[in-house]
Amino acid sequence: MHETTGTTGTTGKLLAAIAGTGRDAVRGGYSRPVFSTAERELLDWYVGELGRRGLEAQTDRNGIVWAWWNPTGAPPAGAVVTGSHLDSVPGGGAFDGPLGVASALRALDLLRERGIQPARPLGLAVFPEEEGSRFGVACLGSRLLTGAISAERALGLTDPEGNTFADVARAAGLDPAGFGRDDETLARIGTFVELHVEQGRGLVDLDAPVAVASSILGHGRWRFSVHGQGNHAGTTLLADRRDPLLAASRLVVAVREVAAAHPGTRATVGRFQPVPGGTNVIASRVDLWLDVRHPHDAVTAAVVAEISRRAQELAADEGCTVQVREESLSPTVDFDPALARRLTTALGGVPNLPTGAGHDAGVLAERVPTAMLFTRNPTGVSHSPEEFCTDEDAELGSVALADVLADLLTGHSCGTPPG
Ligand code: HGY
Ligand code: MN
Ligand code: MN
Repeated sequence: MHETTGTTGTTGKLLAAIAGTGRDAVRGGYSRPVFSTAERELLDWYVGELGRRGLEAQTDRNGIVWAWWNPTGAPPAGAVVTGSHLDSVPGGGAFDGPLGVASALRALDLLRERGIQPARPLGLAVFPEEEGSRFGVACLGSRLLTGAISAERALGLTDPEGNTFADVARAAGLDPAGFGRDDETLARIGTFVELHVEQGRGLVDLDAPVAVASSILGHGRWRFSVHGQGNHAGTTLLADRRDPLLAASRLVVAVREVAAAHPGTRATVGRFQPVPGGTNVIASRVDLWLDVRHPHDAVTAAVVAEISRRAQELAADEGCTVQVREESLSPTVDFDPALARRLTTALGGVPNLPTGAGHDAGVLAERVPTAMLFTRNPTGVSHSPEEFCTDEDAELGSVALADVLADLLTGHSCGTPPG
């Protein structure tokens, strides 16, 4: 890995410029849902930084923002692309997404300072709705690009306020008729490399600043709607109740029991919404969302089937009914091993780590040779205000990204397209 050079900007300074955007005074951390004012402000910042570098931002028909650096006038196909996302989970950290975007800008600066003359274009990309926090489907932008989700299904997705993706995207200046698989854009990508803050303690425990990703845990999201009888808290005897909140609460406990019975499973209920949600009102319905992850997709399916079975039992015990709907499913992804080896070598032999977090790189890996870099997070915590990355490690991550991009941009062509 190269040493960092004393240039005008650093990765930390780039991030400092957006540190005040989208702060959430209630939850703490940041809430930057896709197409929100905060996320659009971040995009404006990004477009401004591209402009400062003489690059023009181009928003494609799926809302992905591209920029191309091609100083040698190389043919557009086979580009090396890097980037990440700017949207966040509710109350998220400052680095999940933006670190990859800032590192891409910084790596471009370093490539230029080093006088790199690329044999193929470098693309920078920002993908919308990676978290799926507003419309429920993770990596919505990259799924639209690859065809992993149909435009029809995507456009009909709704946010918690009932706005459709089509309406919100239209209000953001996109044409709903344009959404969908984009083979022409995909054909331009020879290799995709995403840098991301590590969302665990792997690098902390290894006392290393940067790693190459080996795999992404398969993961999915299911919505459970438990229906009962809404009623008055004071006039309804216990024997006369059909309380969905009771059934749903028992279901949350059952989720942990089922997960614990399937080693290696990570099952979470982080979103639990009684309707109507009044203090003196027995709920008529409870919506809860289940996130299940496991290295083996068959185990994920078995866990969800068992949890669904328990849900039916617990609902019936309380005179309620329950509906289960799959909202998002991503298989376990093993990154291109040859590409991972090449990046590891280019970086002088850094650790290779799996991740339990999903990424746009995991979606793109279905269609193009893809790799990821992780930058150390000393807290190991993510999807929380405690998520962190020191300025020094952020800069080391950008230097590592510049190192691997230089290798991919000047060396022989990259990776083997997935079969
Ligand atoms: O949920 C995830 O793993 C990612 O942060 N979207
Ligand atoms: Mn992320
Ligand atoms: Mn995330």
